Amino acid sequence: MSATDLDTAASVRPHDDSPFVRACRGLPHDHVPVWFMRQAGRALAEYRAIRERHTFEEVVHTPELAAEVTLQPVRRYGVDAAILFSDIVTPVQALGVGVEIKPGVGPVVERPFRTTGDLDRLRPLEPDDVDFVLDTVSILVRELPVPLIGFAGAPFTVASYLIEGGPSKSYSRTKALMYGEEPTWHRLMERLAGITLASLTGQVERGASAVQLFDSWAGALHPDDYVRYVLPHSRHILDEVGALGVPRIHFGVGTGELLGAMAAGGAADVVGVDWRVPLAAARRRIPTGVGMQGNLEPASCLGPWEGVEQRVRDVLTAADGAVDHIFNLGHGVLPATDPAVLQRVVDLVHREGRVEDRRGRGAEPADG
Ligand code: 1CP
Repeated sequence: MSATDLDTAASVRPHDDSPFVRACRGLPHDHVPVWFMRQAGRALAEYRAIRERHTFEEVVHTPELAAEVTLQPVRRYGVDAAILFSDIVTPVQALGVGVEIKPGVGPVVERPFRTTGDLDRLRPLEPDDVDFVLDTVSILVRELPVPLIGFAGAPFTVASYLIEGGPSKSYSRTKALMYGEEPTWHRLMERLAGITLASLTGQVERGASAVQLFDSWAGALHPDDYVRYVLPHSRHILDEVGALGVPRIHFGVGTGELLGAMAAGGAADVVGVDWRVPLAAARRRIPTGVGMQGNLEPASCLGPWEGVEQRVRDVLTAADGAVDHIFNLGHGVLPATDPAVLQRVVDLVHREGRVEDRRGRGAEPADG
């Protein structure tokens, strides 16, 4: 993107001057931005109070409730970004694919995809199909003091739920289709990519400041298979969203060997790094000019504060003041996490994180 394009984008979008958006773009800002995947819901008493009265689906389908749940962690922790309260299966659900979000389990598909004919259950997504999501975005863009991150599931991860029928450990049915019926596989990926792109475009048009593409389970793949069967479809989505002028974060779990590919060719502005990969090693795998998000071990927040504190400092040290580092967990907040610990993490990152503007450094003689 040219400087002129950036200036244009900056003049029209709220929160473009925020530390979070500037970090995504590798521009200097005054403190290390921090937010948490799965910061809304689960660990928060104020979320559980809403869930006692409403099902997960009711919350997602009622813009006032979904907006309230999105705002809760922003109010409580003072994080630098909010993530839309929705789910990666919401768009396919809106197309009539029966998916139930089972408490303590996750998305369970009524009739899993098993034949080529199942592709016809995925027609293109129209904005009206997800008007409740877009209305939630509009409320949030009006009310939030920080940027809103729109999101969607990447085709591979959404396909894994559709094909397996629910959460999986081996992804064997998904991989059987991928290896066994490659043309059908690519047709499925193309349809899901179209749905994902329509969902993200709608969120950006309503004012989301950035997007995150969740390919949570892509780490189950060999890098060569990732590049052949999955990446072209995710790339297509990220390229198209990039043209809308908002930063794109590309995230997956267990993706140590995929980090380079996930950012190749300018497909992403920031790559999410899980806790298994030291940030310094991730830095060597992710192309220069692409930022990093992460990567505190989520389970460490279940231990004593002294350990959490040390690990937060370790992440900040590994990030080494880079302008394009966004502090986050390596994956989502675990439900048993004490919100007071997350509060202390935010405060510590804000107090001790430093951002160095190294632009032009190479041209200057080193000190001493
Ligand atoms: O902060 C937030 O929680 C934001 C809203 C959000 C997001 C971004 C939810 C609410 N889900 C997601 C994305 C999502 N959903 C992902 C990608 C992110 C990730 O890897 O964590 C995935 C894989 C899902 C699928 C899903 N939905 C699961 C995981 C199941 C598995 O395979 O391990 C679960 C448990 C759900 C249900 C769900 N989604 C969201 C919440 C708060 C819940 C729990 C529902 C409840 O309150 O009972």
